[in-house]
Amino acid sequence: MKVLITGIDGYSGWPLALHLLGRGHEVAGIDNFVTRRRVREVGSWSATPIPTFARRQAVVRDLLGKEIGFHRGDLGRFDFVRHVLEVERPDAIVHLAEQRSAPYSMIDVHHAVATQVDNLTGTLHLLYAMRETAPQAHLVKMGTMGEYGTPNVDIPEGFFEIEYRGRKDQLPFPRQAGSWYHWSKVFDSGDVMFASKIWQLKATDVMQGVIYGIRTPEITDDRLLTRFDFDETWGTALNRFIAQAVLGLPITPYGRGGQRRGFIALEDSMQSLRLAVENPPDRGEYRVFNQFDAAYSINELAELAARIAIEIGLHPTIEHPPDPRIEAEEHYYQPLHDNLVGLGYRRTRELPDVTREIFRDLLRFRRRLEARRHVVQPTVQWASPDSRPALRARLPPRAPHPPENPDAPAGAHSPA
Ligand code: USQ
Repeated sequence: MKVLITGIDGYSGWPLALHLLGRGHEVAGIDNFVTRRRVREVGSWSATPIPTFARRQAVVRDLLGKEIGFHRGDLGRFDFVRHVLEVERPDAIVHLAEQRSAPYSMIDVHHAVATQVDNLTGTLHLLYAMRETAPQAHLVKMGTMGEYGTPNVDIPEGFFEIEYRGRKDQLPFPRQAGSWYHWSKVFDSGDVMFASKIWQLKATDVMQGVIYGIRTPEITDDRLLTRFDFDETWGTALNRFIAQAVLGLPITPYGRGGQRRGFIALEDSMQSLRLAVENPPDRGEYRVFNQFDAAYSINELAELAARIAIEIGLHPTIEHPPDPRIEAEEHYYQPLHDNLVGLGYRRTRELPDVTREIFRDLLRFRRRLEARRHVVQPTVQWASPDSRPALRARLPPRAPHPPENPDAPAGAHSPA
């Protein structure tokens, strides 16, 4: 199959490209490198050194003898999106090119607006371009488990049966997102569902849980590593806890730490995206996959990271800062996740093994972590309309300040 990955330079996009190439698919990608710029904007960088995209293509050519087609550009420009689809004629489009950080979207009004404008515009442009140039293609859209929030009932995969005042229907399950970022995914889901209905597009909405990990089997050489974020805005929970333990900073389960989420290893997330690509729905069908392996509380993850840190001779501490987010700190959480299993999905990675693997890698890149230790602990507050002063205060004097408007370039593109 020919697969177009939007956001191919990102944490998931790059290992997905390698995984699909390894399975004999043809891969092309789009990226505008905005994640590299936005991570720099908050004073951070990837713990793993990431080559430029041109270098990544060259390494794939050298090591695997394969080509990755690449289009540098912005999904905010409709002509560009339509042009890429005309040139590439993909069988499937995996859409990962969205602002993916909840804390980044909560910094202030500009970051909230940039998140929602970028995410909704890019998705709508893709949908219109598909309708014009690739109506047979299958859109695999990265959604998030966070769209559902944490209701006090089980969470189905997208839809549920309801009986109300004596009548029954099959309806989208209610959405209760917890950040401007998560709400952008809710709006996206509605747009994809509607477009598939009016234009008979094939669409899979992947409600992904929190991803952890640094490696996939295809990453056989340091030059193939994906990015790994650990700062407060771009790092996800377990990845951050391990970085904190390596740095000797307190591990930070927020508040009571009883927040439960669905988690999935990077490698298994790649497996499930490939299964979605290889098993498209019918035209006009919009289907939803909840994509995670198991639910853990944040306290469980913090304790696991601390236990393994002790095993390898580190001296971790766990502190519970007040939760900077507005979220339930103890709650029921029982999402279903059968659809991918029905397509043959099997969990291959266990949490403790992957945690050990991340520790091994981060110890190798400890100096890169040390150089950015000042951006790890939380400052962005959900209740505050403007967290920029707090973000700025901790940056070293000569580091660039977060701009007033994040659409303003944070500097020329350079390696992450
Ligand atoms: N958390 C802590 N301490 C930390 C960092 C996070 O307690 O130092 C807590 C958060 O308060 C939250 C939970 O861990 O309750 C998850 O936070 P996260 O930063 O790991 O993940 P989140 O903001 O939800 O977003 C991440 C990805 C996003 C994806 C989402 C899946 O950044 O792209 O959509 O995971 S989900 O969480 O299922 O919505």
